[in-house]
Amino acid sequence: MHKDHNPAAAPTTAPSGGALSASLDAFWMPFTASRQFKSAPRLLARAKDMHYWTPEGRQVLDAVAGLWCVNAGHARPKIVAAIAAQAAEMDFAPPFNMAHPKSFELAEKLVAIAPKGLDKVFYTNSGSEAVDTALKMAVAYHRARGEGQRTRLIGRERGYHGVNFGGISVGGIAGNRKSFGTMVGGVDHLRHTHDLQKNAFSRGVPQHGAELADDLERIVALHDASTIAAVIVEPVAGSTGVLLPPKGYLERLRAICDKHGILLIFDEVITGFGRLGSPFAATHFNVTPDLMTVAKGISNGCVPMGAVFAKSAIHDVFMTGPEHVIEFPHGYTYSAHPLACAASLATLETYADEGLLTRAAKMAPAFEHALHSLRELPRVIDIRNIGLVGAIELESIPGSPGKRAFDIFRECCERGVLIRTTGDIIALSPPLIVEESHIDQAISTIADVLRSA
Ligand code: PXG
Repeated sequence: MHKDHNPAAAPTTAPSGGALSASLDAFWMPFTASRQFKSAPRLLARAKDMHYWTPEGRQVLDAVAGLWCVNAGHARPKIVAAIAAQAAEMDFAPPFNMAHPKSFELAEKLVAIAPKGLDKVFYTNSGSEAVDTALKMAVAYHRARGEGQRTRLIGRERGYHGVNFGGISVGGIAGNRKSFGTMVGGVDHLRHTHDLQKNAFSRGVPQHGAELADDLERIVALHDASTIAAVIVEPVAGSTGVLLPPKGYLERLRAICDKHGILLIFDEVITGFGRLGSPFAATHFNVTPDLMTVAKGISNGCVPMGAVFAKSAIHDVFMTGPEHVIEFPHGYTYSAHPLACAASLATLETYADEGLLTRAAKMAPAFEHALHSLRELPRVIDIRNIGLVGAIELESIPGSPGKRAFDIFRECCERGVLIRTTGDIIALSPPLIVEESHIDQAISTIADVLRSA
C-alpha cells in the first residue's frame, strides 16, 4: 500500500547545488547551540518520503517527522503539486474583510475530522500563534458574556506552548521563560504529571497520577473560579520530553473545568493529525476541549500553518452588536494564506488516501516493542510511548544536564538517523508512513550509540 515511500525507490545521490557557498555568520539560528553548530554544521539539502539527504548525498532517516510535523512524509506528490498550482493561480489574498474559496473548503474539511463539537476554525501561521490566539479567545469570550473578571490563565509545569509571550507564560519550561521578564500576568500552573518512581517503563498511558488533575481545585481555591478564564495543557506533552497523561487524568481535568465554568484548551500542535493513532488526542482519549490548537501536521509542515478549533457556543457569543463591527479584533496578514490552504487540503487528501490518521495505531505495537528493547542499555532510566511517539530518558551527566543526549543526537546524525533530544530525553516521532524496517534501523542505531557512548 505504501509503495511510493519504499526507501529503495528513493535516489541516494547528492542533490545538485545543495552545497553551502555562503558564510554561516549572518543567520541567527532558532533554538540552536549556534557556536557548536557553526563549528560543525549539519545541513540537509533534499527530502523524500522517510529520508533526508545531506548536500554531500548522505542519506539520513527522518525519525522525527522533521520537527513533529511532516506526518505524511516528505515531498508527497499531491501536496507538492497543490502548492505549485496555487502559487501560479493566486499567490496571496488579503484575509481581512476578503477571503478565497479554499479557506472555507478547508475549514469545512477540518471540522469534519475534528472532535465532535469543535465546529469553527480560526487560522494562524504557527503553533505559537494558535496558542496566543486561543488564550485571547478565552479571555475575550468570558468578557463578551459579561464575566470580564475571568482573566486568569492556567498552564502546567513542563508544558510547551510555543514561544510567544502568552505561550511562554502558560508554558512551564524554565529555560524558555527565565530570560523574558514578567511575561503575561495572572498565570498559575498545575503540577506536571511525570513520576518515574511510580510509572517508569510504562507502555502507553501510566497507571498512576490521575489525582494530579485535582491541582486545579487547589488553584481554584486560591484564586476563586470567578477569576479563571482557561486551563491549557498538551494532552501528551511533546517538547518537554513526551509526558503521557496518567489514566483518567484528562477526564478529571475536564470535569473540574466544567464544574467551575473554566474553558479547557488542548494544545494539539503535536498530537493533532494522527500522531497517537487517532485524528486528534481528544478523539483518542474521548475528552473534548472547548478550544483546540493545531499546527505542524495540518499542512504536513510544507507551508507554515496553524489553527484554533472552537466550539460553536464560544464563537456565537462573539456574534452580537452592530453587523459592521469586527467581532474579534485579531488575525494575521497570513491567516488562511492561499499556499497554506492548498497545502493543507492536499495534506488532508493524502492522509485520507493512505489512512494515515489512524495508521499510528497499527504501527504502535511494533514501535513499542522495538523501543522497549532498549530498556537494559546503559543509563536508560525510562522508556515511554503512545501511538508513534516515543521517548528514551537517560541519566544525566552530573553537572551537565542535556549533554549526554545531545552527544547521542550528534552521533546518530553521523550514523544516518535524525532524532530529537530535549534535556537528556531522546524523542522519536517518525512520519506516519513509517515501516517496520525504518523503526528497526532507528532503534538499532540508537542502541549502538548508547552501547558505545
Ligand atoms: N504547542 C505545542 C504543543 C508545540 O509542540 C508549539 C505549540 C509551537 O508551535 P510553533 O509552530 O510556533 O513552533 C509547539 C511546537 C521539539 C520541538 O523538538 C517542538 C516544537 C517546536 C520545536 C521543537 O520538541 N513544538
